[in-house]
Formats: sequence, C-alpha cells, structure tokens
Amino acid sequence: MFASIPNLITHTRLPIIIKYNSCKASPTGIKVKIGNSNCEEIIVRRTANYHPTIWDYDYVQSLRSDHMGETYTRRLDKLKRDVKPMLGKVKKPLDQLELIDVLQSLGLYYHFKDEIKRILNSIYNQYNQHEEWKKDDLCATALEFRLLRQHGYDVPQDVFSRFKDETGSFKACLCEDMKGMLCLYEASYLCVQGESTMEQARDFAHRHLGKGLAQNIDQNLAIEVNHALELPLHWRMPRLEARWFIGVYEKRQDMNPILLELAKLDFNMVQATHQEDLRHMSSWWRSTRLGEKLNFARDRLMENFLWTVGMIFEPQYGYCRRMLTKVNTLITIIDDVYDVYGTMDELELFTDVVDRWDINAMDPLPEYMKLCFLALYNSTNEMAYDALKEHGLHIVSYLRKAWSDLCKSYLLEAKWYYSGYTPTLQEYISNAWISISAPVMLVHAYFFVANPITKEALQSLERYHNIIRWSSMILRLSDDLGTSLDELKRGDVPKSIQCYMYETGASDEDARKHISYLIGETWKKLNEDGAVESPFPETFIGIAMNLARMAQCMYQHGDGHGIEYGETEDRVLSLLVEPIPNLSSE
Ligand code: LA6
Ligand code: MN
Ligand code: MN
Ligand code: MN
Ligand code: MN
Repeated sequence: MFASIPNLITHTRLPIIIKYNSCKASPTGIKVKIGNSNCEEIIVRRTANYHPTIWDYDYVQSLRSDHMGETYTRRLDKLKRDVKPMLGKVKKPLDQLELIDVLQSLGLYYHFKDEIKRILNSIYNQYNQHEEWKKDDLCATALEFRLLRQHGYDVPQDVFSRFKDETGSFKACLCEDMKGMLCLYEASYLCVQGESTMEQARDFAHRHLGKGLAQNIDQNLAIEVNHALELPLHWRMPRLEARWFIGVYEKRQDMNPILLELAKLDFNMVQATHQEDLRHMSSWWRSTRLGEKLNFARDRLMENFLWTVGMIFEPQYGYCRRMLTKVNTLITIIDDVYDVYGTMDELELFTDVVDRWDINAMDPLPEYMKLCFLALYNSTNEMAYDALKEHGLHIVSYLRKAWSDLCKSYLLEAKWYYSGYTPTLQEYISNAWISISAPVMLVHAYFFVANPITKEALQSLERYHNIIRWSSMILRLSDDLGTSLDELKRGDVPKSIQCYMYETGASDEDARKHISYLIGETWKKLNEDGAVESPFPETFIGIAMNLARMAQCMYQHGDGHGIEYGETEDRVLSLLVEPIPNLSSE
C-alpha cells in the first residue's frame, strides 16, 4: 500500500559519523576529540544543494528608478485630484462598483480609501431597496457581493437565490453570460464555511468558464477567464495583480486614460520606494556576512524582500517591510540549520539558547550557531528598542516567545526525522502551522503597523488568534505542495502530503487534491475571522491575508522561495526592477 513512498521509511536518519585516526585531510565538519585517542569524529552533514544567489550585490545596489522626486509627486497629486471627483460623480450603484473594482485592481485603493468606504457604506445601507439595477444581472449582484464582503459587510449568500431554478440549481440559461460567470466565480471565493450556495456557484461557474474557453469567446475576456481559473482574484498577490491588470485595462474599450496614467505612474513610484527599501536591506544583509559564512543555507535576500512586498506594499510601510525582511532572512537560514545542517545535539542546544534568550548561554554553541543566534538576538532586540522608543512598550517577551515556539516546533520535526517517525496528518499540522514561521512573521508585523498597540491585541497575539492560525496554515500547506518532493529527497520529515498518504493509503495525486481542498477550507475560515470584529487593525488583517496570498504565489509552480530563477525571477523583475513603460507624461 505504501509502495509509492518508500523513502519515508527507509531513508537513513542518522547523521553519518566517520571516525578518523588522525587529523589529516578530512571533510570540514565538527571534530570531536574522543577520550585520549587520536580519533576524531567527522560529522558528514546533509546538504540541500541550494544554488548561490543569482542577485549580485552590486546589481541590487544599482537599482535606482528615476520615478522619484517632485516632478513625479506633483503629477501624481494632480492625477489623484482628477480621479477623486469621478468617485463623487458616479451615481448609479453599478457604475460605482465597477469604478471601485477597477481602482482596486489597478492597485490604487490606498489613495481613495475614504471615498471608497463611503460609497460602499451607502450601497450597503440601501441594500434591500432599489434592486432594479441588479435584479436580473448576475454580474452586478456578484460584484456587489464580492466588494461588500471584501470590506467586511455581512451580505447573505441568498442574494444568489433568484438565479436558481425550482430544483435549486443555478439556471442553465445563465451560462451564456460569460462575464456573469466570471463575476460569480470571483465572488464565490469570498465565502465562509457551510455556504452551500457559494460552493454550488463556484462549481457552476468553473464548469461553464471552462466550456466557454473552448468556444469562441472574446479574446480579452478569454485572457481574464484564464487568469481567474489559474488563481482567483481573492487569492492573488495584490502587487502582481496590479501589474497584470494595468496591461489588461490598457486594452479595454472603455479604458479611462487618467486612471491608466495614474496607475502606471503610481506603480513606478511605489517600485522606486521598494527599491530603496531593498538597497538598505541588501546592505544590511551583506554586513551580517551570514550569506557567505553559512554556506549550507539559502542566501535569499531578494525573495525574502519580495515576501514583504506581497504582505504590505504601500509606500508608507517601509519600516515594516525592512524589519520583516530581516525576520524572513533569519527564518530562512535558521530553518536550514534545523532541516539540513545541524546535528540533533546542536539543535537541542540552539533551541535552549533561544528559549532562554541569554547571550551568556551561547558558549557551548558551535561557531555557525553563534553567528545565527547573535544575529537573531541583536536584530530582534533592536526592533524591540524601536518599539520602546516609539510606543513606550517593552515587547521583547512577545518576540522571543514567537522565536522560541518556532525553534521548538523545528526541533520536534528534527526529532521525528531522526527517529523515522511519520505523524498523522493532524499531529503533523498541529506543529507545522508554527514551523512554517508565519506566526513569527505576523507577531512581528503587528508591532510594525499597529498604532496604538492595544492590550486586547497583545493577548490575541500571545494566544495566536485564529487569523494568525489560518494564515499560517495556508502558508504551510502551500509550501508543502511546492517543496516536499525535494525535501524528502534531501532528507526531511514527511510533510502534509506524505502524512496523509501514509495515514490513508492515498496516492500522491489524491493527497495533493486533499491538501488543496484543505487550503480552500482554511480560506473560508480566514474570510470569516477576518471579517468579524477582532482586536487587530485592518492593516494587520490585510498582512495576514496577503501572507496567505503570497504563499500561493510563491509555491504556485514549485519551490519559488528556494529556487530563484524561473517564475520568481520573472516576478522580481516585473515588480522590483522594470518600470512600466509608456507613461504619457514622459
Ligand atoms: C520555506 O522553506 C521557508 F524557509 C519558509 C520559512 C517559508 C516562509 C518564507 C519566508 C521566511 P522550507 P519548511 C519568507 O520549504 O522547512 O524549507 O518549513 O520550509 O518546509
Ligand atoms: Mn551561501
Ligand atoms: Mn526547510
Ligand atoms: Mn523546516
Ligand atoms: Mn517546505
């Protein structure tokens, strides 16, 4: 029954220890003097064969978009002043919703937050009145549903009842309306658990969109349908979506040149800010010299920065992006310490030192772990110092607790690995949502964006509020889909897919389907907990959701975090390196 996963059971679990009788040429490793003999133990460690970074330091430092400075700022302000009245002028609800949707997709929501909120609020307030405009219009109904839910309004799934027939199925005639199908499909991802109409809607729309593609539908619509079927809007990384949608919007018949110019200019100006963040972080990363000293670990400054852009792109959150970049680089290398390089004894020591958060306890650590720990300790304490300075709050206990929980979860996986143990899926998941490191990222992120920091939120952080759990879970499961094959080859614990196979006897394909299904179910929980009252500010909830989106982006085609070339390289280029050409003001 388990024939398809033999390496789970037979893989060599113990680090190979070779005894040498003299000190002559030996592989680099830890040398342990055994008693009085001349014998040394050479520990041959695992290797992940991660490639060296493809992003040269000088190249990163040379990235300097010229979309900065007063000329551009003035033009941007002028365009914003032109767009604001448009939002006041559109009166018909459908026109309002379409304009809001376009602004959001172009990445411009943050400039018009107040105006957009006001409009949505007024639409919600007259929810059950004047329904003529949407009564027979599936797209209008779905668009309203999606936008209102996205902004936390409680809209019932029953709004779709009128599109069903007596048998309770969606009316067959609807499938002629491709745009309606697309709207319905995107809306269906805003569902919460137990909403059967929304599930039905998703299946129905998915089926007919697929059929529509096989027929001769409008070419521009086909591009949008393909895009949606690849990954729904609600699951997409916002910046990448903006970059893509600007190109789509440009080709639309009803395109508004002012909106287009604003979107392009804003994108390029935001990119210039990101480049500035990136240059600072690449200098910091180089100054730590961890990339060169820890040769076994992933040197992935660019990707670690890209994650932060996925989590929060708005220019005013540069501090958050920079600090999260530090957090991510530390996570990435420490994960490799546990998964690849460290011996069990070393890992026990390291976990203990992190838990005690005590530099006086560092002495027994091997050299490479001293570097890791002190870099972690110094960076974390520096962030805590910033919080003390800005908010008068001592937050070290929250940060070190998150790190300690992470290291303990890493250690448990290492124990499982060395003992050859395969946990049940449930047992695996109860540890793996922490070992994916999202709680560490999110706990830090809260302090970088919250103002004021509240007692309620601190308590929720400590208990790892559901929003943190669901976001972490989506990251974990997506990561497993993208990385577990390579991980098993190099020697690592069985991940969710393999645990499920082992437990149920399912094939790899079916296990992957099950994990994808779990991702969908977790999104429903995240939708629900993200919309109800919570002690967290909107910005933080946005970061948690975006982290889940970023995960789906990074692992969409495999290990986009570990492997820099290919998809990830393209994304870095289009988001962080290349400005959008053809600005009409140039
Ligand atoms: C992914 O690597 C990795 F390093 C993460 C911690 C994912 C989140 C990304 C960051 C830090 P791997 P593992 C920006 O697949 O060992 O090795 O948990 O993670 O499966
Ligand atoms: Mn290296
Ligand atoms: Mn790993
Ligand atoms: Mn790991
Ligand atoms: Mn992984």
